[in-house]
Amino acid sequence: MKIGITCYPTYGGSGVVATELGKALALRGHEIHFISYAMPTRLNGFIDNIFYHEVEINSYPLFEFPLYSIALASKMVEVTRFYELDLLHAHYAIPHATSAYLAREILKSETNNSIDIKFITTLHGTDITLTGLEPSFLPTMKFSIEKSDGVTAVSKFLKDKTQQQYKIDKEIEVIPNFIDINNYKRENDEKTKCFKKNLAPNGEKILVHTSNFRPLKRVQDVIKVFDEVKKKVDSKLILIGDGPERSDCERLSRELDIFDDIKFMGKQDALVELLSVSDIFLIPSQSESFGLSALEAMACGVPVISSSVGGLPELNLHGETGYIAEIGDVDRMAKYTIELLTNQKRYDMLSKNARKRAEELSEDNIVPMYENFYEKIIGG
Ligand code: GMT
Repeated sequence: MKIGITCYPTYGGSGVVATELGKALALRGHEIHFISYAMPTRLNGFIDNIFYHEVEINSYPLFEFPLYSIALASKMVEVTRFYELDLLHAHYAIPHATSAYLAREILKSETNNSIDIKFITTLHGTDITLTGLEPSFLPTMKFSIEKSDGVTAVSKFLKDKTQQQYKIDKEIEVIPNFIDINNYKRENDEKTKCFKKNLAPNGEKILVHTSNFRPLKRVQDVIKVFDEVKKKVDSKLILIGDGPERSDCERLSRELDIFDDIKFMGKQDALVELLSVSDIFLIPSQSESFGLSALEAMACGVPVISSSVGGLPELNLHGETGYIAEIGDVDRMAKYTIELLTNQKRYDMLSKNARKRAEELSEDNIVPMYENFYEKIIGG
């Protein structure tokens, strides 16, 4: 198949999933065309069958705001026509689904050269639970989702939420996020001992959190949990990623007098190595449709302590791959963490289960679900 994929090219989870999907599809022999305003971050290295088309946005004094949605639609039209695409796949509904709708209608309306291209929208999370609900977007969002030829959501939670909040009775296929389990696996001690020595010189346990430090990630709860854990278990905390909450988090760690035991690492490429030396992954989010970062940790055998929101309970099975607590219940999260770090037998079992759960969500298991869905939609 020839598929046009549009996503946000930056570090966000939706862009990561879209790019990894495109790469996996290309390796399975499909021709993939990424259409975006910048090269997706994860599109590093050469893979045959992958093309990248940049959306150019011309500035003009009259256009106070860049007209990206229109420029994107025009690029989708151009790429579909020139490369004879079979399907467009929009990741994150705003504004990608709307641009794809426009592209489809333009291509259909041409009298001499009418093209019947279908488009699929994959809902990722905040496009539904946050941004899409703003009155300035809601009617357009509802329309674009309803007019998609196929819609997928990354969890059952997100499917139900979309149908309820947008009053949509359209069929939505749940296709969970996936992980490359050959790349995301616990590196052996020999390979990571330098990291371990540097981060925990006296053999302390390592707690880890990765995110974009937006308020909904509740990174301050991570620090509060660590503060409690540290009183009972010799430990360190590594915080990977960057974003608007970072300064407040640094301030809180100084107030709690634990700054020296926390490493703010910023954005990191060596994620697998860092996860491989970690003991517990913390994700106390206020909203999380899936929790890709938790899946990455689980693939490296790291049990997860999470909040109970959104799609997290579908991924992190309470008592099997980690533990779940209510949003903001720092004491319970700390209690669960301490329990695991002081019971080696239980820890080993949960660590093994976490990896097993990640294997269920492997690229090899999930990518064919997209292929089947594509075939179903193209076949009409
Ligand atoms: O919230 C983020 O970290 C970014 C955001 C995105 O769309 O780029 O992530 C959403 O999509 C991810 C991939 O499907 C999911 O794993 C995240 O749970 C989801 N974030 C939220 O729902 C808050």
